[in-house]
This record gives sequence, structure tokens and C-alpha cells, in this order.
Amino acid sequence: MEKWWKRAVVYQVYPRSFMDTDGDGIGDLNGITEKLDYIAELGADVIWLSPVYDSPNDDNGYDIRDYQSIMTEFGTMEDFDRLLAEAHARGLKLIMDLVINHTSDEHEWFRTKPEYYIWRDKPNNWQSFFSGTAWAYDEVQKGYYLHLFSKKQPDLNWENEEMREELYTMMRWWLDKGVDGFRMDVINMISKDPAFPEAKDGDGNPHFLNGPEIHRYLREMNDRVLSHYDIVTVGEMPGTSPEHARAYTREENKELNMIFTFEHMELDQTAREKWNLKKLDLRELKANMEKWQHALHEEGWNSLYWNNHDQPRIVSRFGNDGEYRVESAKMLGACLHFMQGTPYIYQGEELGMTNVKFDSIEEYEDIETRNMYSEKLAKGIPPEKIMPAIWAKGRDNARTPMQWSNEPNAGFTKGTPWLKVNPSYPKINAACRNEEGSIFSFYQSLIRLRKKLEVITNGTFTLLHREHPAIFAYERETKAEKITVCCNFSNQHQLIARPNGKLLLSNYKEVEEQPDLFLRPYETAVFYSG
Ligand code: ISL
Repeated sequence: MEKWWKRAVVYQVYPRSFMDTDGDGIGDLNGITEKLDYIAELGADVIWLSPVYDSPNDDNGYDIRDYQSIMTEFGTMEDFDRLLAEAHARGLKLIMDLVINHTSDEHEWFRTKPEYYIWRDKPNNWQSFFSGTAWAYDEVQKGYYLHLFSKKQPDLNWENEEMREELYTMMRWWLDKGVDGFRMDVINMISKDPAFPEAKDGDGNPHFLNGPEIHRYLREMNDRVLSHYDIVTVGEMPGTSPEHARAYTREENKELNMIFTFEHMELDQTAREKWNLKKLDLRELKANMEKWQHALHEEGWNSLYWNNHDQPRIVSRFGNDGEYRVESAKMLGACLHFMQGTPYIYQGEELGMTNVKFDSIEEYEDIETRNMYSEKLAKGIPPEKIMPAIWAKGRDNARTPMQWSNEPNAGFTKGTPWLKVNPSYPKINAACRNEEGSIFSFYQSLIRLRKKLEVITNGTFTLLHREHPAIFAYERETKAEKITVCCNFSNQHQLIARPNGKLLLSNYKEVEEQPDLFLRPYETAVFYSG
């Protein structure tokens, strides 16, 4: 029987920025409950909640102090139970963000069970993802602990069996409550090379990405926990190839259902550093997506995404957030949603929300951004050379409050928002979602079509016009149906041969019946025969 999550569409909520109901400027669980009808109206089936657990918020909840209680700013466990019940009442599933590569240094284990963490007498040269060394000295233990992220996010020692058991028990507790699965944070980093060797250029990645015991741990977790529930699991996995992905997601391997790859998110940077900007070459994007579509067809499963809370807004990134914002937001949606895999929509994507450009670093909250800024400043790089990278790539681009209406603070809060609202809100907001030609209604159509046409879930994938620098076109096919998706990634007109079939979807009003297909700026045209 086909797995339900193969036809599902996931909507990601970043609770801190979604909806504030108590006026403290921080989103909360009751705010999400209040907006469930909105998510249902869009047509999504599953909500992925970024972390809502008790946390000192060094990294906005990705540093967990207590896995079994709710962050005070977000509400109470009763609020959570109500959110879950109300979601289920609307036929929506809810999955939790599970951060188990590390905890907060304020988790009680850090003091009561130091053996649950990774200690060395001397640090090696691995660098943290959030700048600087990945080791911090602890006065109590008189040793260095590993933190791949901030120093308030010590890495857990997965070699410790008792620690793993405690995590499994905690996971069962949430599943027994009725949550419908997990998105697992950097889950391919849990197994480190036990030798902790010095790394080339301080890049420890080869020594902890997809490490030696990773498959053993995931199979154990599957056997002990996941396989006992009808749930969905998605592993966030930087540095994974399609071959890795197959190993993680092939059904018979009994590990995870799907993973998030990062390859397509690294095409507009040079080398390892996301801050080194490079213009996207569309041919590279096409080749990459094609590779993943083929590699996981009938062997494993893809997740499809352009956005999340760590990535800049796609319309500003691969589209055009000026003159062609509406057209390009729809085109990007179509380009992704007709592929094989489970699509993820990040809050505000369905409105075509854009990046922000705050003048000063003081207006940014993200730890990754702030640390990078300080590090570069200390190296003598002037602010005007650093800010453009933050405008293009900073994580706060995704984290500005959800734009609900043209009321003050975009209707997100009656207080002062924890992060400034994007000044675009009078024009870009959810209150306009039912206006004719809205991006929201286009996303509704994308979701409706996925439910209706089997070819979107199961068809083969064939890339067309491979060498074309501005057109991304592909076919999906089963014995009974065929879809051809044509997307213009440029602000110029492009001419290609008209595919067979009748027009199924377009982001322009009038489409002419001509022998050739004349694609206008950022136009998408999707053809169907069946
Ligand atoms: O955001 C990144 C690149 O811009 C990554 O370095 C990111 O930190 C990495 O993809 C892991 O992300 C996840 O784990 C982090 C957390 O900060 C992110 O928000 C989360 O998605 C540590 O828990």
C-alpha cells in the first residue's frame, strides 16, 4: 500500500515568528492553533513545528533544555495538547522537530550525566558551524567538550547506550501523545570518527557527516521506536549525496522515510562558505535536481524544498522580488511541486514573502549571522563588505514575522516583535490571499493537483532542454498520464517548442495557442495529457 506521506504536502511553522496571541512579541502555540484553519485552507496535510521545547534560546530552540516541557514564551503543555487535538480535528498531522545531535548546555544531563557528551583533554582543529573552534573548556569537568554548533549546544555522545535509550524513551513519549512524526535535526552528524583527527583546513565535516555508526544508530532507533508507529520521518542531512540518501531512505533499510539534502542550496556559493556569493547557473540547478530525481526514483524518497528557517527567501534568491515577484514566486512553486517527492512549504512562501535588508547588524538576531559578522570584523573586513552577504543569505531573512495583514506589525503581534517585521507587509500579507491571481491560490492549485494526478507522485522524470541557460523544463510520465512543466527563470522572453497536451496550469492570464511556446518573464506553463 502506498505510504500516506508520499502524497502529503508539509507546511513548516517557525513558532517564534508565526502568530503572537499574548502580546510579548514572540509567537506562541495558541497563535498556531488560531491559524490552523489558514493552513488547512492552503491544503497542506502535515505541519512541521520547529522546536517548541524548553530552551534558553541561544539558537532559537535548537538548544533544548528539557525535551518534555514547552518553552515558556510559547505556552504550556496544555496549549500543546490543544494544538495537537485541534490539528487532528482538521485532518492535519503534526510533526515535531527533534534535535538530538546536541542539547543545551543547560540541559540537566550536562551536569548529572557528563558521559552523555563528548570530552577531550585537548581540542582538535575542528571549526564550529557558528564560527570559531568546535571545543569549549569546562571548569567543572576540567576538559573540552565538542560543540559543532554554538558553545551552548554540546554534542551528545551517541556511543553511550544509556543516553540513546533515554532519547528513545522520550521519543516514544511524544509519539504516544499522538504526534505524527519527526523532522530530525542534523541527524547525519550523530556518529563521529572516534579518533577525532585533525582536519584539513579545520573542516571536520568528513569526520562526522555520515559517520561510521550512523546506519547502526538509525536502524536501532527505527527498530526500538519508529517502526511501532504510523508516522513520517525526515532527516536533515547536510553533506549527503544521492547515494547516501538511498541508504537512509530505502524502505528495506528501515531507517528514515526521507532526508533533506543541501546540494541545491549550495549552488549559489563558492567553496564551503555560504557567505561567498555566486550567481546561480541554472544548468547546475537542473543537473542537480535531475540527479536526485533519478537516484531516488523507486528507491528511497525525495523531500522537495526551496525554503526553511535557515534559508533566504526563494523569490529573492532564484526568482525576482521586484517587478516579477508574483510571477516568479508561482513559477518557482510549480517548478518544485511537480517533481517526485514530498514538498515542504515554509511559512510565508505561499505569500511570496521576500528577504529583508536591515541596515545594521544590531537589528539581526541570528547567532550564525552575528558570530560570522564578529569574526569577519575582527579580521579587518569592513561592515559594508559583510552586510551584502547577510542580506542575501542570512537566516533572519526567513525569520521575520509572518505577514498576516496590513495592520501594525503585519498583524503578527500587538507588542514589539522580537525581530523586525519586513517593511513589505502592507503589500504582501495573508489578508490578500483570496485576491484574484494570488500566489496563495496558485499554491492551493499545486496542492490540489498533487492530490488529483497520480503521475505527480509516481511518474518518471525526464529533463528537457538541458543546456538552456534560462529554461527549466521536465516531463513526468506514467503509462496513463504525462505532464510537461516549462519554467522560465529569466526576465527575458524565451522561445521553445510547444509540448503536447492541454494547458493545465499557468502563471499568466492569457496564454496563446501557438505552434511554439513563447515564455514571458518568469512564466510557467504546465501541460497534461492522460
Ligand atoms: O543554516 C545553516 C547554513 O546556513 C547550517 O549551518 C545549519 O546550521 C545546518 O544546516 C543545521 O541546521 C539545523 O541545526 C542547527 C540549527 O541552528 C538550524 O536552525 C537547524 O535547522 C543547529 O541545531
